[in-house]
Amino acid sequence: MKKVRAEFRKNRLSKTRKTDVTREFHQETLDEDQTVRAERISGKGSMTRQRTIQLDQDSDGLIAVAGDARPGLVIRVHGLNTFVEDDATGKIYVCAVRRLLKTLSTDQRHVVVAGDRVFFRPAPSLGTTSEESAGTAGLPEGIIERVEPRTGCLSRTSWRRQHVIVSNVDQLLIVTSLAEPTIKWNLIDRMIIMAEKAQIRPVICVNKIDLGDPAEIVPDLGVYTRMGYEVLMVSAETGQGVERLRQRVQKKGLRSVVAGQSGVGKSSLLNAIEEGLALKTSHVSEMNQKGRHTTTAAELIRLSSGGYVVDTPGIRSFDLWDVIPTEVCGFYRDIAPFISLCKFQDCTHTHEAGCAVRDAVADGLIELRRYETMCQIRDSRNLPEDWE
Ligand SMILES: Nc1nc2c(ncn2[C@@H]2O[C@H](COP(=O)(O)OP(=O)(O)OP(=O)(O)O)[C@@H](O)[C@H]2O)c(=O)[nH]1
Ligand SMILES: [Mg+2]
Ligand SMILES: [Zn+2]
Repeated sequence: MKKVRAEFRKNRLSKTRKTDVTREFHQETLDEDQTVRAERISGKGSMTRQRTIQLDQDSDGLIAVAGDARPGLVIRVHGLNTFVEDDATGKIYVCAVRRLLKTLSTDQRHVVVAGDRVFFRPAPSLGTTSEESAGTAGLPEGIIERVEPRTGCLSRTSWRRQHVIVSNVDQLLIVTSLAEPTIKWNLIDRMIIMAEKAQIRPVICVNKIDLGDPAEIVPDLGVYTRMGYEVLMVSAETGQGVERLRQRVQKKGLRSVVAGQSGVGKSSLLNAIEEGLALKTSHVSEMNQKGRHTTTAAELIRLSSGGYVVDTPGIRSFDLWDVIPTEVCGFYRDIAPFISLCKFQDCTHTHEAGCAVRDAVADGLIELRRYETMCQIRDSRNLPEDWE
């Protein structure tokens, strides 16, 4: 038995935040009903309201699970309902999260996310009556007892808390589009940083090449290929480049996630690389009977290759999580090699004499645009997430 001090769940406390919750809702349509609950509570109130709880912990420091708990994979989280695929039968269970797990999760926006490996216990009907449970009709129910440690976790900062977008992935497809919307380089560079940090392989995927002349951005993209990142130019509309994308994603056991701005064509591309997926998504949307034109929650999709891909809602901004400003340039593969050549160890690469980074920019060894996003990201990362 171990005693821990745990914060009360945030929703037990009175709301103190004045900021506009509906704005966040409109921005990213992620777990609407969780948003309110995930509000950050100002300092003192929450610090003083702790309670001591007792835990049974095993050697990993994890909460022990009851003998009849089954391993499963989180497919999708919708409000209080978590859809878990039972490893043994492939059946989908609608699960609630054990209260104790919620209590322990103090720094994260959600306790479970798509891609999580969990242990859950089938349970008699929880009697959920809320409107959101409408799509769960007929599915067996359960309770999540434990979340396995995560690897390959894509996170960002949302209201100063960690927002884990997806866990346990090997590859991040950074989807952008040549037009409608236009490429946002800063967003690509931010996502590469988080992928590098999480040791997820980033692949840059430029969609909608039918809407312009792709040759125009080849020089900019060349910067990434020279650093060893794979770049794919595709069109979900005409099918151009789709076969290469399919080969990159359809690999046995490979776990990918697609991320990018809303409307760049993430879901369209997934439909293009997996035959009959429209069928599968309609199958999955039985859980959520509202038809969706755009993705509203991260959703894990099984692929015929035996791997899976997680489709995610569009993101407008991507604030780095757990990266301190001085670390940023270290995640730039093109800039990092020059850092140790700077005259001063604490060089900020902005004004110092003998700055090897700036020299390299002047000599054309580092692309000016990359240098600029590095400075921007490093200097802006403490601003509110919707700073732009
Ligand atoms: N011209 C053209 N249009 C495309 C292409 N790919 C997708 N679209 C269109 O772009 C729109 C948005 O596509 P989605 O696949 O819904 O985009 P998304 O990235 O999944 O958007 P969210 O789910 O909101 O994040 C749809 O109208 C698609 O038909 C493409 O290659 N060329
Ligand atoms: Mg989508
Ligand atoms: Zn320097």
